[in-house]
Amino acid sequence: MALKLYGAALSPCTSRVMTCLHEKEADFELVPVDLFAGEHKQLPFLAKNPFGQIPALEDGDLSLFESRAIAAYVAEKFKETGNDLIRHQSLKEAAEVKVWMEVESQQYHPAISPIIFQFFAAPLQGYAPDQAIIDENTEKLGKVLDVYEDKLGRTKYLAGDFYSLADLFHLSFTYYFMKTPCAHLINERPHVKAWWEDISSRPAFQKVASAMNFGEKGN
Ligand code: GS8
Repeated sequence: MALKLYGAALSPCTSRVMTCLHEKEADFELVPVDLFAGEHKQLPFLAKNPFGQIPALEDGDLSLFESRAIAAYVAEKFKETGNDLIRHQSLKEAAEVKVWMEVESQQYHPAISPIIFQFFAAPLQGYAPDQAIIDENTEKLGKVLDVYEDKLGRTKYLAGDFYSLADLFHLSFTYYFMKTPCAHLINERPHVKAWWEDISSRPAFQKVASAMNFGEKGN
């Protein structure tokens, strides 16, 4: 039975899971949740995620939310298929993957997401982007990216010389970030830029990127 992913193709958290599903060539159905109609704040969606946020996944009688946890489940379930995103045959490599997944969620995401919010969501809510929030977070993100620049000068990908779930976790938010005037933070760091060009050109991500048009064409 196909997995059911409840979400929206333009949402970066939904795209994170879809990218992983495509990497694994897993059979899944995207069940649209209409955020603009507030469907995620009502039953039946609230039974799938009591926090009222997309995405949520159903696999038979298993129901999950939180995009990183869902993607980790998919990577584990299909670990023998396609690219091994969790390095399950090496304890050390698997531990490095976990370290860089934590870095994405604890260091990278808190800095990049307010910038994206200011450029894409604030205007939809009738506010101009707040330059003080952008400045504070570009400074934070710059410091995080200095660490990435150093690491990516030593290994091809974040956890080592292999593409992993840690790299994948960065894709969808960075994709929106690269459409903002702050994209130079990536472009001016040669190792980070090469890494970004490499991971964002993977066919699994290209399949989802074309639908990530939040803030464009009336979305
Ligand atoms: C965050 C989900 C989230 O912010 C995860 O799944 O990784 N930590 C969670 N979802 C957003 C869409 S961003 O793709 C969402 O549902 N926003 C609407 C809202 O919060 O009301």
